[in-house]
Amino acid sequence: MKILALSDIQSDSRNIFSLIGSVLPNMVLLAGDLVDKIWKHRSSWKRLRSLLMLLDDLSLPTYIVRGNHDIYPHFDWLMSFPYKRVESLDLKNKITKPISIIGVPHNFSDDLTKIRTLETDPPPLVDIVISHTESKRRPWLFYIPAKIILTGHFDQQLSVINNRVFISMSSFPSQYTIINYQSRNNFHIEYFDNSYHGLLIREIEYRNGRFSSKNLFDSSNHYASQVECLIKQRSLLREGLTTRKEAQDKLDKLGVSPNHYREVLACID
Ligand SMILES: [Mn+2]
Repeated sequence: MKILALSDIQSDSRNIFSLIGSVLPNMVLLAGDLVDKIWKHRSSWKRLRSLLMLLDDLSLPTYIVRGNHDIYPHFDWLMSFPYKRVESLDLKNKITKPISIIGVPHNFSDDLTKIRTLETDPPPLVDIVISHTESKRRPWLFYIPAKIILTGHFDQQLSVINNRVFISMSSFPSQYTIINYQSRNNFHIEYFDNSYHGLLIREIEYRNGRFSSKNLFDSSNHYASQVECLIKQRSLLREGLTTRKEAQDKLDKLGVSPNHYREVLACID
């Protein structure tokens, strides 16, 4: 199954259709911020509705997660059309066939009380998580048992973190991802990024429970070690096996911004 994942599409239908025409996916994932800063304009929402209706006419299953620009009355209006194949996902409204996907929308991850429940009361095992989550809240996503975690909103990452693939995209058409998914133990991911100098393609292959990768974002996998360290320090702190000062020192040494670790370390009951 070929899955095309996009985020922050900003109602750009022209590029989306040409990409769909060349990739020929079996499924489309839209990781939030379907409209841009001009979300107040009725025309953006109307354009977006035409886009979703066209995807629906193609019978292309399309799953959406709500971003911070996808505000309530407009987004609800957008989703109120009786689509056959287009759905907005969250933790409750998930799909299970042909693969399982849950959504972590921005209004969930933006609420610290809610996102903390991913650790205390994690959802059941799923294939893919689509999300629209700010950087400082992303460590919480790794408590979800899933092999692939994908978010929009900010940053370009294709990393392996705690034995999961983490994908983040800033905006379409600068980035997009193609997931060739056979099973939980066998998949191949290609990440396309043309935001720097020409088109870069980064790849992760997962075969029989083993990762191999090409052209990851930095060869030292700096981001992955930062997030892994943050999650580990949180757990050590909870178990009383380190102090906040020691944990902070370790994270400072790795160059993790205090903005990104403050909340994760602070919420220890
Ligand atoms: Mn956003």
